[in-house]
Amino acid sequence: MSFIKTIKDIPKEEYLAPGHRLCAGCGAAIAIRLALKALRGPTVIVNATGCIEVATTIYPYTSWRVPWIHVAFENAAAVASGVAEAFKIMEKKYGVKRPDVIAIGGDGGTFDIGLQALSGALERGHKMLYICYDNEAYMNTGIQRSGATPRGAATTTSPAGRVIPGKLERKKDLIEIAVAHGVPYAATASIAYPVDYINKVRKALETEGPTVIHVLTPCVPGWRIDPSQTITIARLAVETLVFPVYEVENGKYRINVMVKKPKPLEEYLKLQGRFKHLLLPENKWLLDKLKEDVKWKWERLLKLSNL
Ligand SMILES: Cc1ncc(C[n+]2csc(CCOP(=O)(O)OP(=O)(O)O)c2C)c(N)n1
Repeated sequence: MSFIKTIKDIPKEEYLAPGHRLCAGCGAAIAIRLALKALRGPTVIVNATGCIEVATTIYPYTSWRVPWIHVAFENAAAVASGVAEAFKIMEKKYGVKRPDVIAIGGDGGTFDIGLQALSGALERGHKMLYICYDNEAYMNTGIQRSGATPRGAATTTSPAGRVIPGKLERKKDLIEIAVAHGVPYAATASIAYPVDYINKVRKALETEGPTVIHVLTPCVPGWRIDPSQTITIARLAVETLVFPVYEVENGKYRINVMVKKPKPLEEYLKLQGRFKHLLLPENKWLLDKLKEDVKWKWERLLKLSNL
């Protein structure tokens, strides 16, 4: 394949085998399965600790049909850099075909604990793709807040109750952090827009230098959603402007899913138990802050895209 036009063109090959122990309706499982459909040849996956790692490789089984390395929680990007550089030398010395190198980490492993390794890799300029699947908390250890958890979300370390109405702080902006390193390609993606997402993975693999893709992945237990609603909620995140789908190619911003008439944010929030309290009148101030975050980001993106 090269780039695809419609859902019918999505390659049938599955590189993430069924039988893994990820939850029914797991957004991250869908994100990784789709990403692997963009592979173009030999590939090495470097996977930080997190749900994807623990649930796809329960000894003595594995779901990975491509070479896969499990690394620590904090160093996926550093290991991926090493793999990429080692193959570069092997190509020069022995003519070995260089594989694509993809690092995969959750939001905890990317926004927080692996950020230093990621920053180093982006700055050094290795040819590798980093995919962050973002379920907006440290899910595999029991739903603790991360730097990617949005304002107002209840987690076990930002519980909504009498003391606080969920997390008070703003979500970090991973793509802006990547862009600040001057990478040639960085993009957000949604599992509700698989053609756009798969094409972005492919484009990133074909780019010389470090690339970053940030994909939002609803989590059934963590977001307290119905497993049948994963894609609906992922789509609502885009339609309510919570998660704009855009790319930055050599500094040039492009919104890939234009939203002319955004849906009210409440439509996204009301399907998720983690935001239930935000719809109560006494928490309106925090809901308003979240709305301000969303509006600020979207208006900034419109300006950066010259729209
Ligand atoms: C240095 C370090 N701290 C903590 C842990 C325990 N730990 C393993 S996975 C994980 C959470 C991972 O969260 P995230 O990266 O968001 O991925 P998810 O579980 O949501 O898929 C934690 C805290 C660890 N393995 N290493």
